[in-house]
Amino acid sequence: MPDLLFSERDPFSPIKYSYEIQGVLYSGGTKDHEIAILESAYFGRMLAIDNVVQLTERDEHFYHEMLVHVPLHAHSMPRKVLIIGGGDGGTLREVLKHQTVEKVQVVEIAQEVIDVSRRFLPTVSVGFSDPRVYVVIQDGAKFITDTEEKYDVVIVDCTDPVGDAESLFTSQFFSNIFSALTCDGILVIQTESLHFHRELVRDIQIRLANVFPMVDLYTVPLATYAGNWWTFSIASKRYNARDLTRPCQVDTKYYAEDVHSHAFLPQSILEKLTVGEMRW
Ligand code: AG3
Repeated sequence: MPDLLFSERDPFSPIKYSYEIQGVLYSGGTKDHEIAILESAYFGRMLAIDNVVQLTERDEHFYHEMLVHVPLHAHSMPRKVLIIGGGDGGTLREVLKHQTVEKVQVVEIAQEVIDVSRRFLPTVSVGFSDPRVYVVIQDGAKFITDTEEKYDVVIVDCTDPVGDAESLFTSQFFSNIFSALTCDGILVIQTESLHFHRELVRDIQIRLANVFPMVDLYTVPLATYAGNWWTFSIASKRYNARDLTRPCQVDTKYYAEDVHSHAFLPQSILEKLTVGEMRW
């Protein structure tokens, strides 16, 4: 059978990725989102939402391990974790590797993402049957406004900041998260590529710094998100996220103690970014 071509529709990137795929295993969605599972000989199964690749079986661990293990090792005793988005379960799987974790609340806007992932991506969605996990289908911005619970770590694993994900990048949302965190809580949020979304990364760093005493930025090289130099913004009430508070005892493919410290942006680049003086 000849290969099919899947061309991504990334809202910000000046580069369009096309993937040779062998088939479309699922195509459906909600009134707001198109969801597809594609099959690639190289990347394995791929999840696309609104024609943007969210994960591939081959490289999802880079993203999920870094999104989760950096904040969870920066915190000395993460017991209660809130995941906003993350309906595929990859972030959840990594959080559950930490034995300190007693409760994980997942707030996903689209039940279909969870259902499709459980059906087609078993290695990613494996954590949903863990008794520590609670799932609610709701807009994350709404959830955080109403919740009275306090979390040690909040992880925002969302799509690009267009449509309903836009509300997850606002100052109001960040200050609501601040209120929902314990006195030594940490927030991490995926913040796009340092090449193609630099203004956005900068704005988020500034917005976070208006709310949290400590804000930092780390990155991971990703094969499948255009821009590749992918950022995570991390904001903390007490811990310096660059330091691990405990040795790494979780089983990972990419994350390790030296990866943790090397992932953070050198101070000189971070300063250039925040004062807007990057000359590239
Ligand atoms: N969430 C971030 C995907 C961003 C992709 N954006 C892009 N390629 N422009 C991934 C969810 C995985 N749990």
